[in-house]
Amino acid sequence: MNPTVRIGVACFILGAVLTTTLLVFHPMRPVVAQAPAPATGASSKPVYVHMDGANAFVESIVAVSPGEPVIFVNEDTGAHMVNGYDPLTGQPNTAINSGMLMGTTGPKAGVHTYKVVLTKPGIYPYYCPVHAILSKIYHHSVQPAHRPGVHGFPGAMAGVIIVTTDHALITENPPSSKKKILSDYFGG
Ligand SMILES: [Cu+2]
Repeated sequence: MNPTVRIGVACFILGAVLTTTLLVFHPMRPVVAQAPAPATGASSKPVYVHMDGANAFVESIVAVSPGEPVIFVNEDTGAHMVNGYDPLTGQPNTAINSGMLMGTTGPKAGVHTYKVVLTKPGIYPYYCPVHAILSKIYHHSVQPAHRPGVHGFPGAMAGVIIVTTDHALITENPPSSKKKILSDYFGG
């Protein structure tokens, strides 16, 4: 390589380095906007929990994203309630409070529903005080138990809503929780 060519190559390399440096560090360099974070799986599609003629919550454990509605559907002829409680104290959790949810006369009639929207991640136990009681277990702690004298499902009419950003838990919901009306669950 003769000296003239060598100087030319050196100038070219120097020019390329300077141009790159200017492009990278220039104060007016356009800032590439960051793509918005993908949605975390939050959905406005509700998750359904059904009350049936055996005095049970058919989907007694469901998981939802924060803000995703849970809709309780009474498919029983009898009335039910959905009341939240604190298992450490037995005190009501008023975030879940349906009032009396009247029954239906059958598949051709309308159903009564109660929608609850919980925005804070956590574990939210509830029970139906018509068909279950909160039984004392230790100090002030309670757990749901079958209300003596009522018929139907021998367990306690109670359940849990888990509010979580963990999509793996949400995918474990029973298939029936995707459907508002379960045709084979009317009765009571
Ligand atoms: Cu009940």
